[in-house]
Amino acid sequence: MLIRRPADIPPSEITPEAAYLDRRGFMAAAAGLLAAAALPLQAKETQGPGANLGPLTKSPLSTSEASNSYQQVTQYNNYYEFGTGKEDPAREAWRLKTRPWEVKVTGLCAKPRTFGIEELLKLAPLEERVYRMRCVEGWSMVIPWVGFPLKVLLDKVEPLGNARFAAFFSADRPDQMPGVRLPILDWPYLEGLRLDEARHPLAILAMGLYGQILPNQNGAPIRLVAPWKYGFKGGKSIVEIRLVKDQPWTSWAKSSPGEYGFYANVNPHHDHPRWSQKTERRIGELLRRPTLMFNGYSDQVAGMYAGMNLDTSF
Ligand SMILES: Nc1nc2c(c(=O)[nH]1)N[C@H]1C(S)=C(S)[C@@H](COP(=O)(O)O)O[C@H]1N2
Ligand SMILES: [Mo]
Repeated sequence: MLIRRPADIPPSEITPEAAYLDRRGFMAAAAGLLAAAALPLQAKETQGPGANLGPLTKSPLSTSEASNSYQQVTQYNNYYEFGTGKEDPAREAWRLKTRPWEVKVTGLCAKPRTFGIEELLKLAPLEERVYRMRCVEGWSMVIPWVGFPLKVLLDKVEPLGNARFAAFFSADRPDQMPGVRLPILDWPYLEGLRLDEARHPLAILAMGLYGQILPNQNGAPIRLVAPWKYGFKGGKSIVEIRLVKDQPWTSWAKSSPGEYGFYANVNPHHDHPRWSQKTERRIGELLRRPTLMFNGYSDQVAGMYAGMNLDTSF
């Protein structure tokens, strides 16, 4: 066996501190899960990286359905900046440096400004939101997010009357994200909501899950979650939110407008051109289950689409 001096080892083979911290975070989270079996989330202690975000109240907007496991939520992901395989993000996303971090809020608002991540953590009381999540590809999960309503952030910058949409820009860092060196999508990953959707109480900025700091593969340090829409609307690792007049050309709609619409409301009556959207596979279950209109959030969100043809505005 060849024993090399440290100077001979290329930087790519040295375990970076980030990876070490991430593993520690994972172990802390695993320990947290054991504790969670016996204790409510609020009772868990702070544990360093992957730290506990408590005490948390559980939002009444939560579903009472059973959550997927921490393992499922953090090992089966879509995050194309780190590869197109479902296991790629868990393996590769440690490369993303999530501190320091800033989110710029720009465009059509009276008080555009930049928020540091520590400030965002304190902007509003963090709460647990257990949401059903439905991926456009036909799988679903239930995820106990930790976050705060996006509206809280928007109110701070005072959107102007002509602001009709919010565009969400994900980080685009070729040095840390192997996927953005490939022309898979038009980087940076760009998503958007109509402003009334962005202000809806169900739309949150998530900074954690399972009571802990968000793992990188789930979009650390801050990502969008809009549970009545297909999962791709929830941009990860957001660096800018821009208030604009016109509907943004979002990454998936741009790559394939016939397949991925801007609205992307979960809709079992509008099939994807290549597959049916009538049913879904909940990760961990064997039998497919019916997909619900607006992912089961009709009572709360259907009013926003009154009079719209959801088959053409898909
Ligand atoms: N920046 C960025 N955000 C993204 C994606 C991505 O590839 N890049 N994938 C989307 C898709 S298709 C889904 S289903 C969800 C998955 O989120 P999760 O891995 O936290 O469950 O993230 C969305 N947000
Ligand atoms: Mo997705």
